[in-house]
Amino acid sequence: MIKFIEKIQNHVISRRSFLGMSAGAIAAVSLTGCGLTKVATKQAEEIAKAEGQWLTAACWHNCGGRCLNKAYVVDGVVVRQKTDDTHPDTPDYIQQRGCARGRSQRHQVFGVDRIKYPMKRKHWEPGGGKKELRGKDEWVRISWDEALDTVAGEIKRIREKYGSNSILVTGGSEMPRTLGLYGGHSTHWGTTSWGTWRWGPNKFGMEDGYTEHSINDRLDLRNSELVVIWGGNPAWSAGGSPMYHYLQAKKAGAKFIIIDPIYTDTSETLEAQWVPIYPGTDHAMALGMAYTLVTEDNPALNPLIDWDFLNRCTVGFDAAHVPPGADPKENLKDYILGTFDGVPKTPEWAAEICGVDPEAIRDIARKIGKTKRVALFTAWAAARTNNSDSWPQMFMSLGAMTGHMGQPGRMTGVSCHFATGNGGPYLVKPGGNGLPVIKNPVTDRINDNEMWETILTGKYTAGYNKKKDINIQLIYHGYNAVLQTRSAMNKGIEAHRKVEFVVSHSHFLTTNSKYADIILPATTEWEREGGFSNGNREMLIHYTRITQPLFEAKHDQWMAIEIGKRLGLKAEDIYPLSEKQQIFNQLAGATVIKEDGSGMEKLVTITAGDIAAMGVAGKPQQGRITLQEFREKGIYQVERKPGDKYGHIAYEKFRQNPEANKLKTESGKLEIHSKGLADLIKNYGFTEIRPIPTYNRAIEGYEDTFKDWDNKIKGEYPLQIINPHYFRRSHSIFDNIPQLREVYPNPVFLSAKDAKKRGIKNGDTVLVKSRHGKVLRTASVTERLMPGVVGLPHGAWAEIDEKTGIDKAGADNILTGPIATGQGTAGWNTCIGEVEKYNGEALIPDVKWPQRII
Ligand SMILES: Nc1nc2c(c(=O)[nH]1)N[C@H]1C(S)=C(S)[C@@H](COP(=O)(O)OP(=O)(O)OC[C@H]3O[C@@H](n4cnc5c(=O)[nH]c(N)nc54)[C@H](O)[C@@H]3O)O[C@H]1N2
Ligand SMILES: Nc1nc2c(c(=O)[nH]1)N[C@H]1C(S)=C(S)[C@@H](COP(=O)(O)OP(=O)(O)OC[C@H]3O[C@@H](n4cnc5c(=O)[nH]c(N)nc54)[C@H](O)[C@@H]3O)O[C@H]1N2
Ligand code: SF4
Ligand SMILES: [Mo]
Repeated sequence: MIKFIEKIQNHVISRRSFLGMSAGAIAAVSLTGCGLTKVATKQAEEIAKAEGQWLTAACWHNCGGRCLNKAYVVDGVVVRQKTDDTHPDTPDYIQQRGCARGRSQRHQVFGVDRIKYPMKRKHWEPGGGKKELRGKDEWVRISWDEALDTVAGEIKRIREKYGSNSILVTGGSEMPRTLGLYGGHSTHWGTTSWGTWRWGPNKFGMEDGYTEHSINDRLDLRNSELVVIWGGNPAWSAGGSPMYHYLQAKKAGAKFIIIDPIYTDTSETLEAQWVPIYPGTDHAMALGMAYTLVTEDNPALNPLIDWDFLNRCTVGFDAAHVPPGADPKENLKDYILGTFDGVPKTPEWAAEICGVDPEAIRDIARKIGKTKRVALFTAWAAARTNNSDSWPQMFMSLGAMTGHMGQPGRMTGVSCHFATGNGGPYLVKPGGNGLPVIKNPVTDRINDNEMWETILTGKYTAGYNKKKDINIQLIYHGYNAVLQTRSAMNKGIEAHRKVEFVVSHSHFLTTNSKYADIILPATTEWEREGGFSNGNREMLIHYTRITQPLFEAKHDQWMAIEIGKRLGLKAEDIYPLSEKQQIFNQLAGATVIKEDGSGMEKLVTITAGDIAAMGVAGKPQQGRITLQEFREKGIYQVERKPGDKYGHIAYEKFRQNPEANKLKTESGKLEIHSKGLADLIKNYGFTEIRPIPTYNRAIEGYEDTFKDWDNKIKGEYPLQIINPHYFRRSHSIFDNIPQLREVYPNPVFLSAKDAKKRGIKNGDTVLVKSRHGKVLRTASVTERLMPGVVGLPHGAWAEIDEKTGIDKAGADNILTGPIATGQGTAGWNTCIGEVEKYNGEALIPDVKWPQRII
């Protein structure tokens, strides 16, 4: 590796003295105080002039995009970055362009705050050692040998004393392989991104059992005349090209309606009709619309309902169509009309709950019913709410009632993340890495919402009427950020201060690592052999190594092996294949759609020479492109054009012939009455629902902002707090990047009306509180937010003032509660709270905070 990096690595780096080692940053940022100024500036100038190479650089985050990023590398130093220019950009054959985060990747990889060496909490000793100091203790550098011996020693000691299930591994990582072979470990589970779209839809009938496939592809979206987006802000939360797909639909003439508490950049860009709604109340609005459809439909004079679709393809809409054996009263139509409960779900009934004007509810219902080709979309945010297990079923029922499914320009389903506006199976994908699965002998699985409480109370819900005892004493943080990204963070911190040992594999002093005893420095994807990234269905990215491992960082796989060896396991049992072999297997197994669309074929041509050069085992093969071409370009993208053979219409065959193309439900049809769904939810052991999609009031939802609902008197927590996914970060990742902090200041968004009522002005420091915690943020006062709703961006790294217990960073999960409902749903968008002007010291911008350098 280049001498320049060695020089810097060997130098004592002082705090705030140097913002990353990429030449661009070095040229731009003052190095005064570190003594390297002259060397660095001179080197930077030399490097900037030198010949280098564009390499494909990983952008490996779960950000809703998957883009092509390239790094210009001169002798091991990244000089600049760019994005996709592998072919000219057209609306059909689009470039996979990156965002500001991707282009700041080098500031992450070469960040001065990287964990450089294994670190130990100063007062740690076997058994815990001043556990209350976790999160505020000093850190000391230790050797890799000491670190690995300590971790292996604690795993062994704690397993012998408390049993294998006292070890909780969080997130996905390499350690489950080692621990799987060493008696096993407890795990946690949750619905994360998908909310109630996670497991329920498979029971009532999603095509392919996979929610991302339930909409048509992007070229077909141009056939839609009306696109209704029920919560979804791809302009912020679906990087890459999704917004561009929506824009093409707009250009082709589609009108947009967006139902969202925020007037988002998506609404603005698409010139949508904005329908503000209280979070978690979408179901009520949908029922009000369904009421309009049912009461105004007249097959001859005013057809609003697609009876043919309902009768042939669904069960449970009316008494005549409930599944065999079911109570005929248990049908959606009678629920809508209030036949048995005496409550017709009129637009007026809905309006009281959701805050949308009854006339607007009627108007949108009529538009959806009357327009020929409608795309009815939702993203996951509205389903990341408590007690919303019936919402996906209601949403799909609305699509079924209006027949917007299974035909060109007509679709109903989730349009989110990298599949936003572009459903369908992958047209190109990597092969498997060939690693054998290692089974975990321990069966204890704790729901995310209960995870921290379980550590504190020793009990978790293990099914209907079933609680189990458990004594977690070791938290093993692999590749994840759960202390930051799961609910009830204050309880999480308490839990971290209770157990005997906490270890974290990490790039930075993240929240997981801050509250740990031992931190093991992990390499980033830029420091590894390479890998693959695919998201949207049309392309596969193959990235390569950009730099050698920095400082003493190691691959997580290496750590898993080294710890395993100390536990008496064999390296080849944990990882029988080298990193290179795993990559080779993915290359050799990569497939692409055949030109006639009839199936998949090999993507990469691999020669005997390629195999020898990689030093792996394998057979030469013939594919679509050479390995060299794939590596050089870094991407294979299927060229799309209207009328090609790669399009996708969700539910097409099902609609044509539901008997021959059954969905994977008990009845084979889309189940508006689904006993399977109700049973599934009951069996989780948290809360119950009916087989038909009734509106269920949420714990800590809109209704709970009132102490007296009938007289509409607000309570102690009158505001609803939601967490838009924010530009600065991909979840918690990138939050520490100064350049991004400067551009995206991470305020809390308040409606002008709520701010005025509380005497809060734009830029004021405000205290945001819920039953579960308190955070500070700077107020961004806006007319673009529905009064009663607060937008606290998701993912800020908690920075807790130990004296006041207040988090200065505005970490969303300080405010969320440990509430488990339905399918163990991640209910983050149901949170109620209050905001007030803060009387203490005003916040200084995050970008001016000291970096977390240890
Ligand atoms: N309140 C609230 N909470 C939420 C949400 C919300 O809207 N509101 N959204 C939720 C959603 S949708 C999601 S998907 C989750 C995301 O939850 P997480 O997946 O926990 O979030 P990330 O911040 O992406 O965490 C990934 C971590 O892994 C680290 N990492 C990356 N690569 C490697 C590696 O190779 N080795 C090691 N050792 N570490 C690595 C990163 O540095 C980062 O710390 O958060 C959820 N949490
Ligand atoms: N920049 C960035 N992009 C990301 C991520 C990130 O962390 N940062 N995370 C990625 C991941 S893993 C995921 S899962 C996706 C999440 O993607 P989404 O679920 O689409 O993301 P959100 O930003 O939470 O919410 C989208 C919109 O829904 C609205 N909304 C919130 N609650 C409700 C509700 O109850 N009803 C209605 N109608 N609207 C509601 C919000 O106001 C927001 O405008 O984003 C991905 N994209
Ligand atoms: S959208 Fe995601 S993958 Fe694309 S450049 Fe941004 S951070 Fe990277
Ligand atoms: Mo997510």
